[in-house]
Amino acid sequence: MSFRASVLTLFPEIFPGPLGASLAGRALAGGLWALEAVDIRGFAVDRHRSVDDTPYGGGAGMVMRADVVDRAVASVADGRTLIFLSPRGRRLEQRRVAALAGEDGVVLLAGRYEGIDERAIEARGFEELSVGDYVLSGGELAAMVLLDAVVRLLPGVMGASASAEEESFSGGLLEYPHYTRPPVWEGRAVPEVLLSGDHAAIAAWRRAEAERITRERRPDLLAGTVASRAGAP
Ligand code: 4GY
Repeated sequence: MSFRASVLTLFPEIFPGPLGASLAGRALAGGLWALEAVDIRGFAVDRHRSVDDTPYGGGAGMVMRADVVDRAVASVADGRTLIFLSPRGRRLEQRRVAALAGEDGVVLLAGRYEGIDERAIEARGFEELSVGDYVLSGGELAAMVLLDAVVRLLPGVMGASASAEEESFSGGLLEYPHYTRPPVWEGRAVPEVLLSGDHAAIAAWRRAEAERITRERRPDLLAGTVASRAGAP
C-alpha cells in the first residue's frame, strides 16, 4: 500500500497545486502516493453551512468550529498520524519528515481565519508542526511543504543516487556548490578540481565546501541542535 495523505481544508480546490507537478506530480500520477483534499464545509450542518463563529472572550476574526472540524477528521481518521499545521507547533525538521515517509500516510488539518477551536486539536491529540517562524494566511501551503518534503523520500520517487545524496542534509551539512556548462561564464570559472576527473579529489573538495558553508551559515547544525545543547555541560 502506498502513502496516503488526506488534507482537511476549507479550500480543497488549491490541491494538488504544486504537488501535481514535477517529481511529486509524477509520483502521484504513478500511484506512488495518493492525495485527497477533504472540504471541511461538507461537514457543516446548519442552513448556512457555517464552519466558523465568533471567539468566546471577544476579539477580532472568526474561529473554526470544533464540531464541524471533528466530523471532517472522523470521516478520514483510520489510525494515520494526525497533524495540525500551525506556527505554534514544533518546527518541522528532516528527521521528522523521514519518519513520516516511513508511515502509511498522514491526515493534515489546515486552519484558516484566527484558528481552530482548541478542543478539536486536543480531543484527538493532534501533533502540531510548524514549517517556520512566520504566519501564513492558512495551513494549506504548510501542508504542501510537509508533503513535498515527505513524498521525495518515498521509495521509487527519486533515483537511488538521489536518495543517497539526501544524506547530505540528514548528515547535518548544507549542500556543496553545484556547477554545469559553460566552464567559464561572465569571467567566472568552474573550480578546476571538478574538471579534473579525480573522483577522490572531487569528493574531498565537496565535503570541505559543505563544511565551510555550514560553518559560515549554520554553525548550529555542526554543533548539534540548539535544543540538544541547551544546558549541556
Ligand atoms: N508557519 N507553519 C503555519 C502557519 C497559519 C492556523 C490560520 C506555519 O505551519 N503552519 O502560518 N499557519 C494558519 C494557522 C490558523 C492561519
